Amino acid sequence: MSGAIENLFHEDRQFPPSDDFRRAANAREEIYARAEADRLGFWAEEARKLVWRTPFQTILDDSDAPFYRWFTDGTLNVTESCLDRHLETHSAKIAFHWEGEPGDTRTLTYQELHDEVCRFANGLRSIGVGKGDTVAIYMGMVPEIVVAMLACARIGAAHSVVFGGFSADALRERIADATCTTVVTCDGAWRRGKVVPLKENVDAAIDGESPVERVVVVRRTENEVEWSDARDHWYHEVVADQPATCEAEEMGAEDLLYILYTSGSTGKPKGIAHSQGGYLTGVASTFRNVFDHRDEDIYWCTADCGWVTGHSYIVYGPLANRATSVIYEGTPDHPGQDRFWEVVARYGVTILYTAPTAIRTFMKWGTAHPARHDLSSLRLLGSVGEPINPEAWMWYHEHIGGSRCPIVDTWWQTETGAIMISPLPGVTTLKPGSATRPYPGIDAVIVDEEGNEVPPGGGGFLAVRSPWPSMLRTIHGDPERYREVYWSRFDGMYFPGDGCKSDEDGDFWLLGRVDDVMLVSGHNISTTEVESALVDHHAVAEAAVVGRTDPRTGQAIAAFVTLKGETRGDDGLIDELRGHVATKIGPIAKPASIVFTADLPKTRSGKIMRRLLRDISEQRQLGDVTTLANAEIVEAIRSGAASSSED
Ligand code: 6R9
Repeated sequence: MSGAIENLFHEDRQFPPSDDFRRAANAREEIYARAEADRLGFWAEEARKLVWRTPFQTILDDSDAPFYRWFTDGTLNVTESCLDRHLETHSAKIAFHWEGEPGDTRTLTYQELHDEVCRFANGLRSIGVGKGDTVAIYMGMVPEIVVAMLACARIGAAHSVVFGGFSADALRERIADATCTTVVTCDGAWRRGKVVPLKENVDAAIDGESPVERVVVVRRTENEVEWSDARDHWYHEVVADQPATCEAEEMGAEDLLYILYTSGSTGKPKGIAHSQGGYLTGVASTFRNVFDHRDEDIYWCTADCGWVTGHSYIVYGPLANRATSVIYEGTPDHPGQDRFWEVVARYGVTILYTAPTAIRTFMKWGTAHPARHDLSSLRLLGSVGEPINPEAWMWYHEHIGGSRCPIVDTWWQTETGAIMISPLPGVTTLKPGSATRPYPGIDAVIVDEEGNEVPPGGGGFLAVRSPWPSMLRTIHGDPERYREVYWSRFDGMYFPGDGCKSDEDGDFWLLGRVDDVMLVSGHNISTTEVESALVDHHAVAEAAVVGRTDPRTGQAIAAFVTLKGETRGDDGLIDELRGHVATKIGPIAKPASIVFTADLPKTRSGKIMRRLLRDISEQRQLGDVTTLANAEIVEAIRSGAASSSED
């Protein structure tokens, strides 16, 4: 892509913080000035809120850029900040309310969580796992997934969580790349009332040549599993006779805490490496300030621990702040399409953090589901994963937040470790669709293709000019790729790969991945803006657009649209939607074709896979589909697209 991204979509609605929020919030306006005046001092102050064994003297070591190192001479064990320090005064506080998909429940207090982590940490040591090992964790959303992550951290082993929905092949590749000698898994996981055979997948993934020497299995679904006495251990037997205390390994701030794989759009997945002290600093600070967390909150992040959102905002950030969280094991439509709202009402959730893909699905299912439940406990909502279209924001605000809850639209990545661009709910005036401002201490800017800062109102590339504590340290096993992917596009700046524009107030509006930008008659048009114009129409729940080759305009915009509720698409609606986009953002962005579809192809973390839609539009063979969640929809769209282009 060359040239700036057009700024087409204008959104004027604004929501200043309420007086209550302004008065009581953890973060006030002054935090920006404080961080601006002394960025390193700000981060050092945030880091000192953690428990250190040896306090650090060095804040940032930039002698080997872009291999930045933070708090290098400090030592700590992250589990002491997440567990031990809370016990003296808050041992009986609930860390997790857990609800299984079938409806069974468990609660874990901080004392119980600490004890279980210590037992499993001892158990892992007893079967030969220790400092420097890497443990693959391939589980459903049971409490033991959190216990396993923390038990690894306790003994200084790195974890590599692989999402439980991934195939045996995907698991095999990730185990090999990180040379994992141990796997922690479950017999199975519940998904829409059926058992996903996790242990069976592990057996297939380590069949033949494999570094794996031992497998620990949590009993959950009680399905039959194959067993190798030499290799396999039941979790309940491993923890059975272990003491509930465990000496924590003293770790250097820069030692590896975990690897988490993120699929690049092409090539093999990248093992993103995060370290101890800087990572915990970033997630603890942002959790406190962005979610305005206080002791009495009941917080629910609906992500899976297989994604970075689960690492940072189910496990490390909340626990470092002594939060009480809800974990729900299953899908939002089991047994009914109101399961989430039932959970919010049952536990009195006050802070809800979810993804635009979920919100747009709820829009499709209709307002009757949330309306049936008492959601009055909610006080703050969050969004992460994709740009949230302004209409989806408004729907979330009105139908879930009762028009009273601020929404924090949080932009960040697996690589950034923690939230980078987001409102602070007691400070920021919200604008539907804008992630607003960089977090204090984050030096994010919008630049043109030469790396020059774009003035307010312009569009370009998001970049980060200075290192930050929770940043990735490298790509596991491939430092050159780390440099190449993130640090070579702009001199001395981190390049996340997202398009972004700003408005007259300097607020940031994320425009999607730059790989997805469409070039129509010489104009770079972002997918996000056209999609938001489509979702702005009252009949539309979700939309994806891609550029397909066009002899006249270079690329033409092909749209794929999912309608709300029972609405049926016809030629009349196609004309209406094209007209709607033309009036909302201009004739240049009018889709050349629109296909109605029951669903869109998505990754397993819920992001729209535009690349597949491009393949369909160009009538090409489909590229890599291993990360696709809903394969059946591709054929359906393909036949729909074929029939519509004949019209
Ligand atoms: C946390 C997470 C990262 C990519 C990122 C961007 C997109 C995430 C967003 C957003 C617009 C937001 N993204 N949050 N785009 N607004 N609030 O999702 O990590 O899975 O690594 O994805 O997701 O494109 O570059 P990850």
